[in-house]
Amino acid sequence: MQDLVLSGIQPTNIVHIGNYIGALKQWVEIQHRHRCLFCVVDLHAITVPQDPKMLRENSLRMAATYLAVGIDPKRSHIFIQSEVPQHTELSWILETIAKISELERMTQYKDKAKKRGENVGVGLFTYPVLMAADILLYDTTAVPVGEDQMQHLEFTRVLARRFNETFGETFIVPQPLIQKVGARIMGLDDPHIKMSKSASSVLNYIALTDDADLIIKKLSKAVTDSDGKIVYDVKNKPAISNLLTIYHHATGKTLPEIEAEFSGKRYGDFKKSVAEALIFMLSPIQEKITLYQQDPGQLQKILDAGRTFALDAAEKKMNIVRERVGLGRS
Ligand code: ATP
Ligand code: LTN
Repeated sequence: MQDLVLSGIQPTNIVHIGNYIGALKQWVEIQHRHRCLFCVVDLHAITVPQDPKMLRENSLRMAATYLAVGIDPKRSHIFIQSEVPQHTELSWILETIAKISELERMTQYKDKAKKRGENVGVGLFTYPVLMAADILLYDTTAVPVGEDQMQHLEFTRVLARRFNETFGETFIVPQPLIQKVGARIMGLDDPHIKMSKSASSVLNYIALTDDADLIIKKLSKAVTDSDGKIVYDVKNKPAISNLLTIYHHATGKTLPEIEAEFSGKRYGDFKKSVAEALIFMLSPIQEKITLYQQDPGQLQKILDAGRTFALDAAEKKMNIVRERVGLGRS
């Protein structure tokens, strides 16, 4: 069995360095060793209200972002989830073996539902089943994501095993791929909550598209810990440890190297260096996002090729699934 890696990000309007460090950066490295499929999960995005015109724009911008960070369309396939209807078909079938109690335990659902009060759609509840369908449809062996997706992946593994036990060996049970350092980048304004697109303050995150002045401003306002030392200690110094993690990913330097570099220096100096490293890391990505957006023909071609590949693979798998479950005629 050949390895296949699959992952996806929702096309909401910003991508932050947490998404980059936790997910995208891993994808770029992995594609040199494995066959890869990367999707823009627009069906997941509509689990909360979206402006239709903006959603389409954001889907294209997300595909441009995948390419700009270094996903190579010669090695990897990029496609838009809703263009492959087998995802929703498999999701429905998996819903019939998923348990309500399992979905009720999902922390992402609980967090999002709490924020939305009475206005919680069924799609937000069944979201993890659609994610399982995305993964199982392609015989995915590994899924590179941030730590917050671990629970959804465990659930995907449970569904794969349950389906196999009920209907016969059909799905591969996929492995999560999570970064050792940087699987959960925390908010710059609060190191106890994860950096998030839906944060209430823009000071929570650095977007991949933030310009140099904004990055410097956000870093200067980032919260720090009280003892003035620049050392990695997640438990006692979560804010500085988070900045060390970000600096590690932006420069490639190890944590001990960074601690030595800033030994005896002030938080202000360190924050300035983190800002500079981020500007250096992000400016080529920003230039490439613009280039891809200015050449929509090229982007469309890449997405067409991705759709053709995904449709073919998905239909082959669904033929097996329909037969196992007894749907339609033989
Ligand atoms: P939201 O916070 O609105 O739910 P998000 O920022 O988590 O959105 P997603 O599209 O849900 O964005 O996630 C895309 C990918 O980025 C996933 O693999 C997720 O695990 C990863 N990711 C998201 N936030 C972080 C973070 N703070 N640190 C590391 N990885 C993250
Ligand atoms: N649920 C994920 C996005 C997502 C995904 C996937 C990730 C949807 N389908 C398949 C990996 C594989 C999230 O919120 N980040």
